[in-house]
Amino acid sequence: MKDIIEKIEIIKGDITKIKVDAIVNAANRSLLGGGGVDGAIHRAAGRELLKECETLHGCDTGDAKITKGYNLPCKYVIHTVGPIYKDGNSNEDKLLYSCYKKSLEILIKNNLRTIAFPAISTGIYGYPKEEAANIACDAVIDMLKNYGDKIDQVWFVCFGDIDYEIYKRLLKIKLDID
Ligand code: AR6
Repeated sequence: MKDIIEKIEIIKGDITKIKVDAIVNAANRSLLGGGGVDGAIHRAAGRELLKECETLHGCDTGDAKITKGYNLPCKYVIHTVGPIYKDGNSNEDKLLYSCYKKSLEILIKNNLRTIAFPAISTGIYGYPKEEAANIACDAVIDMLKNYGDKIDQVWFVCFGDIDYEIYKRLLKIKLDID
């Protein structure tokens, strides 16, 4: 578990400011921009990002696609589409898990080693924060267990105090940190 503990960072802040190999965008199926973190990423990256996104022809829920980072400090953006939360019985958990897993698979496939995630689906898409953080932590821990040699650092970027406290508490329990 020590290796995994050292590879996960939880921070409070704006994901558009983070200098990693790839930041993850909580996009929609069109991949053509929107509000929330998606809007912030497109604003900071500039028009060139939208131009590249237009060539991707959208993305399925639970899947992910990569573009360059343009004016962002990160090198790449991995766009994933989280589920819209309905009732908790509509496959939301599997689709959200898949967003994290697919994003990390794309990172590895492109020989990139550091990644920053926002709390996918927990804003406009309405996923309860605690349940979503639980899935995010499980997916990242599972991937670090299986592909730890290919991933150097995973950042959970929390936009507020509530998310930050939830991630800290959950990871403490899951990774058995004192
Ligand atoms: N840095 C880090 N986290 C952020 C930032 C930021 N700059 N801005 C917001 N968040 P949301 P979703 C947090 O709504 O729920 C868009 O219109 C926010 O507080 O951005 O997956 C897309 O185009 C929340 O914790 O994404 C889709 O239509 C988290 O990011 C739809 O919203 C996700 O909130 C996707 O909804």
